[in-house]
Amino acid sequence: MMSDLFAAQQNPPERLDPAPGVVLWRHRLRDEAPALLAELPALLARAPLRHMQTPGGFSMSVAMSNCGALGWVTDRKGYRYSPVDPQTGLAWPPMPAGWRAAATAAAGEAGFAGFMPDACLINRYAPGARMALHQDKDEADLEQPIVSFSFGLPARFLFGGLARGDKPERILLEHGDVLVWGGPARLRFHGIQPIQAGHHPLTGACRLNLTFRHAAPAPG
Ligand SMILES: O=C(O)CCC(=O)C(=O)O
Ligand SMILES: [Mn+2]
Repeated sequence: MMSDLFAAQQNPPERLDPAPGVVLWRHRLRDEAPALLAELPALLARAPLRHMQTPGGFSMSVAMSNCGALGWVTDRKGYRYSPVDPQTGLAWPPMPAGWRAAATAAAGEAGFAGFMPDACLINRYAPGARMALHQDKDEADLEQPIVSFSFGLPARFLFGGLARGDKPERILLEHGDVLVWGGPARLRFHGIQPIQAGHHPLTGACRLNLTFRHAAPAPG
């Protein structure tokens, strides 16, 4: 046991606090990744990945699904959270307990105690897929942070300001990285540059992102 403890002290995940309300841990979930990702096939069998339509009628390059009580969806009618998967008419699959626990722990360490995500958006990026600059603002309670896990191929995360025109910084997100943003950073514009082709031993030729949110209105 001593040697395990020693190893943990020698090699904690690197924590960066790049801006107020933003915490990035490099490789925090590298060891847990195989167990976390082992949940995916069952979830995706029930709620398959799909390319959703934007309100403007474009097909998103990222393939998406959800788990949890609510799921983020977009179609010609707009962006919203839905308790059912519009493709199947069924409730989204429950959020795996291990996913929720990992998200709550990271949020707590980042200064957002008591984060209880009710929505997890599953984003699958094939090479070339990207996400345009946007704000996450479809959630009722913006006091709650966003917790994001990255797996597989690396990505360049664009982190802008509170105005669309603010020049974004670029943050490399790698396998096992955890990014939390909230408080003064909660409405910062962000996006993902096109994923470069490659192969990752755990995910193959793709990047996977899990984005945890508390989407429902705050109780009371
Ligand atoms: O893939 C990422 O790291 C970001 C995803 C994102 O911003 C979103 O799903 O709203
Ligand atoms: Mn987002």
